[in-house]
Amino acid sequence: TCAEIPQPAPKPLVGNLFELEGGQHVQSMISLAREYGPIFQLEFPGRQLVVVSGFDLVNELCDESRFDKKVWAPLQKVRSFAGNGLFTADTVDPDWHKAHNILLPNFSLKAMQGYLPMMVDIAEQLMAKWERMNADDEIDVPGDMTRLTLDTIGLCGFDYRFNSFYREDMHPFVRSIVRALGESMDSLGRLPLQDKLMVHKHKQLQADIDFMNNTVDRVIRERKAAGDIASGPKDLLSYMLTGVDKGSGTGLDDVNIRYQIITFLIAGHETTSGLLSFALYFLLHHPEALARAYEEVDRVLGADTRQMPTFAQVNRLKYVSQILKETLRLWPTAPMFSVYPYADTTLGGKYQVTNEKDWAVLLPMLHRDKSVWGEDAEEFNPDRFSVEAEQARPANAYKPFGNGQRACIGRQFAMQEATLVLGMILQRFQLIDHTNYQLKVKETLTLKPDNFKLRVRSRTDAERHSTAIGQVKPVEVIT
Ligand code: FDE
Repeated sequence: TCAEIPQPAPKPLVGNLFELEGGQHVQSMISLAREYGPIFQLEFPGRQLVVVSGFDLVNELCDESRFDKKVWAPLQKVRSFAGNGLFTADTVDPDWHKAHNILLPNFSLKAMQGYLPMMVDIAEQLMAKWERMNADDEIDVPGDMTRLTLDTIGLCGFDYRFNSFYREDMHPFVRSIVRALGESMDSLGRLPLQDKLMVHKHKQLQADIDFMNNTVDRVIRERKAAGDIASGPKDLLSYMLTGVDKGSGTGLDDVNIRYQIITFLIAGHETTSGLLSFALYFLLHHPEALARAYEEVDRVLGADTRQMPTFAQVNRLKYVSQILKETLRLWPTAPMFSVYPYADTTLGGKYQVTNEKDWAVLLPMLHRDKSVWGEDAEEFNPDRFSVEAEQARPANAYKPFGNGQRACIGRQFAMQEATLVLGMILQRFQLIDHTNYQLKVKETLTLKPDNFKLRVRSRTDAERHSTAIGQVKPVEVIT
């Protein structure tokens, strides 16, 4: 009953390292999954990786009585600067439990209401920039979305304004994050000796880590020096400084708070920015979905752009949020997560599972498993996320926010932010695909559309009227 896991033929010394194209590891694994099927194995110097994407097998890996999140090779790299912050901590680390308990209430649905005005503040900066564009000006979509999401988590998290819309290049802190993440991912594709020789890269990484630590430590010091934290800004930092974990009766120490802040800046901006960028890409290629989104936005938000969207209105943008969910199905911006078994076990009743190997879920292929999503699994169709369709599907078929207790704490935050921003964009603009953009996916720790440019034109009342009564074609219902 012990089956061999399919594997491309390994080469001496390098194993399967060259199966993964530089800067395209996830996309290479997608191709390999199409070739080798729902489970396959790769062998690298010093580690073995099993990539799982069939629903039945992933469903087992999501069983929290048998498996726990693993801080696998890519996350080990990120740990060099995110320390034992939530994302890169082991579940057994007492600091994970402490931070999880202290921070969870700050990401509840109720807490989201408090963040909305700050999200609107930053979203308005994006709208103001786009409204002032000349007809032939070009928007760097992922660039502006990254400005938006970084500034949002900065403001909601730490009452800090990166002011990314007031500068051409990225804030120095972001340059350090991006470089550190890039180097971490690049080093995974190197042979051990090759990596040892990258002296300059290692120095740069250390300099970036020092810079991030110093910047964040200063923010923490200044907040403490300002005195009464309870009467200051109500943001994540204030909760981290004052929160006490009921279980242990203790709070977070300053070094751990530093790692949490760096973690939130990493986790909170790249993923959400990629989500918004992919969503705009899909809308350009799906006029019927775009028309329905315009119809909903006009109905819920109206034409008066001086009225800021309310919490209730954002929650009524159901179709917009279906578009975002369907976007995360086809291009989950955090594309993989890894687990380990508490004890040796088997998967699918036949594959031996031990902790010597890394076991990873490949989300883009889980989300295209035809046994769950149907023959048209590769097609973009937001109707897959109608209430009824969602209820009819097994829970573990859709995992863009990871699994169980280690799932994304920022899920509601990211969805609220993205729904608000996509709603405000559609309320104001026509989207013009002047380059006839063909999707190319760029990989860092996360995924985003590469070199995606757009032009926008302000919508007129005449055009609003015509989308409302004219162009709205019903989307084909696929069974
Ligand atoms: C988390 C997360 C996850 C899991 C991972 C693993 O398992 O490894 C995932 C998948 C995710 N996340 C995803 C996502 C997407 C999006 C859009 C997002 N995400 C967003 C966000 C925002 C924020 C703020 C966040 N996010 C955060 C976070 C954190 C902190 C974490 C960790 C948790 C624990 O505890 O572990 C995560 N996130 Fe996310």
